[in-house]
Amino acid sequence: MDALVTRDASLPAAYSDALDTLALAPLWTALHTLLPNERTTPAVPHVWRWRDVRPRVLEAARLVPMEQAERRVLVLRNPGLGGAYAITSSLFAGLQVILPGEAAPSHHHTPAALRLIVEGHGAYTTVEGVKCAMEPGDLIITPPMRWHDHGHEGSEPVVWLDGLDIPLVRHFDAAWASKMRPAQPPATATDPSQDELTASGLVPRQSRYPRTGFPQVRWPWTTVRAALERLAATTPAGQAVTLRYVDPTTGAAPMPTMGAEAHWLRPGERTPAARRTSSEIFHVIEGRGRSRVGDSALDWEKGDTFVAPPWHWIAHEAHEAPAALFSFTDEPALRALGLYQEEAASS
Ligand code: GTQ
Ligand code: FE2
Repeated sequence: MDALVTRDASLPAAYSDALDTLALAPLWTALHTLLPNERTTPAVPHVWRWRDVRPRVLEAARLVPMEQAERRVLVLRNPGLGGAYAITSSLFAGLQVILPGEAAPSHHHTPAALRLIVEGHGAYTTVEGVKCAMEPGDLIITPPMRWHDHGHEGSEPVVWLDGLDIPLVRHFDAAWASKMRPAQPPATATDPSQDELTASGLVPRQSRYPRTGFPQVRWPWTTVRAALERLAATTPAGQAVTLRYVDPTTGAAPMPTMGAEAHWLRPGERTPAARRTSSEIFHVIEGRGRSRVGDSALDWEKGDTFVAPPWHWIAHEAHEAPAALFSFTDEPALRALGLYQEEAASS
């Protein structure tokens, strides 16, 4: 992104100096940088390959004790964002690893968080006392200001993808987290997705879980995958097979700032191209394929994570087997601010 020009070289230097002294600047030198004629982003399309990243994540687990890290996370930094802890200008993504027997302490914070389990069995996240099992492909949310900690009762490292709106919240100077406190044993053995919210279109008259305003905090991959497969079986070729994760009591996005979707690509299928003003981070749950993001062609396979910056044309293509992609976005935040727009390519 172009730097702002704050001095008008055609004016007397004394005038520009006087403006500086008064904490003033001309708008006319900067107007078209502040309000460009084309949408622009410094973020670039990029893939983090699981093959390359996995050994470094596991190495972090050997090198860094949980007591030191509190959250043992390698952050996915967009190469276009100058080293910021950001995958796009608004979103944060990281890969977190926890070892058997470890406990990541409890805290809460203003940013919203979601987790998509990448590998391993037996870990769980406790969200406001509710125990959420973490199995590969599961989505778990920890909405703003909900206490959460992570534990592990299994026998191998567990890795998941964290998605947070930290850059967005920081932009408002609204980032805050409580002090850590030791993880407590969860108050439940299950979460509502296992007993109360097991079928779409049905919600319990009365929930036995704490009333937090976020009735569903976990979406098991087994449920999502079965729904995708069924939808794919009846969706005409050429139409995208995508399910949105929603609050089943309202149909709204699961959190105020971030949305999530699951995409099914049939063998050889190419999705219609679209561009949106939201940022989107994709994670490959199954299969292999290639996505066009703007001018980039990104090849991917299971475990890879890739980013589509705002207003980039996005189209996916699966190889010979079906593929499943998870994605999260800042779409609800953009919609709330009146900034959301999308376009489909005319074919
Ligand atoms: O697991 O609570 O990647 O608070 C960044 C901030 C994970 C977490 C992150 C967090 C967490
Ligand atoms: Fe957190």
